[in-house]
Amino acid sequence: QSQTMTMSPHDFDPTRAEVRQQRVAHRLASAIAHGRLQVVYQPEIDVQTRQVISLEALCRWHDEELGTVAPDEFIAVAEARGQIAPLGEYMLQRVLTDLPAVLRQWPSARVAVNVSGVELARADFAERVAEHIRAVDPRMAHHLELEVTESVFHHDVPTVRQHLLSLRELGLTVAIDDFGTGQSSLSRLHTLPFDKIKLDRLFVLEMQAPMVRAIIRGMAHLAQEFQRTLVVEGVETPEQQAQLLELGCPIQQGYLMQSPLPLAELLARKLG
Ligand code: G
Ligand code: MN
Repeated sequence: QSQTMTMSPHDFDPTRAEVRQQRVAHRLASAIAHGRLQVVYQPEIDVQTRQVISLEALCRWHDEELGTVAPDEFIAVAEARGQIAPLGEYMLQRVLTDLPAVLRQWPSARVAVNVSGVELARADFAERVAEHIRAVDPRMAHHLELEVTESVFHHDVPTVRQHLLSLRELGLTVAIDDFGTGQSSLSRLHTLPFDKIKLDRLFVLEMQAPMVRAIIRGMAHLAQEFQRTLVVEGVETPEQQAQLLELGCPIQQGYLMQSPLPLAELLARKLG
């Protein structure tokens, strides 16, 4: 009795959010172990040449008990509960399995996986990725891209840098995802090795403002000057597509070109 008095109510009454997180974590572990996460792909297309540049792999999860769980929720749970590394390796393995079929249709395309800062800060990240690639075919390194977000700046940047440098040496491409929002600012850009910038969809949404158009044009120039690729995310209308072309941004991704689809369906679309 006296003991219960000294404990916080917290110990007996986890909040609803904690219960949910625990449940999601438990189901997620089993979904990863049994290969029940789906992978969909969304292309980045050069709208001038119709060339498929990359396919971005995106994770989707429909659980028997929980229903469809949004990626934002289960990725956050995975990061908080030590499951992001197994989730990341699962995605990598799926993508490496799918790559031969992708290359049969689009021989110069790459497949991109999103990598969390939590994963990238782990000491063995680059080594594990390299091992997975070596296990299938070392040449596949040239067809793999890592998308990293601003979240990497919350972690040990020197470690992250080292991983990215050694993986680029193997032939992988590094893209800075959702650029221009949150921590992924201009002042940090030069601190990471990268090949590609993915401009956040917020810029497209605000494109009616002349200054936003100037920023987009400026980013296109910046990318050109440093021989990096610029991709614009979230292109939803033909007007946006045309305006972006005028601003010097032919490589685009978004619902207008293609929403994310399972690979088999995407291959049947004959993009590009
Ligand atoms: O953070 P990242 O850019 O990797 O997130 C990709 C997410 O954005 C995917 O879940 C995808 O479904 C979504 N998405 C892709 N294209 C569009 C688009 O044109 N508009 C909007 N609103 N969302 C998109
Ligand atoms: Mn992405």
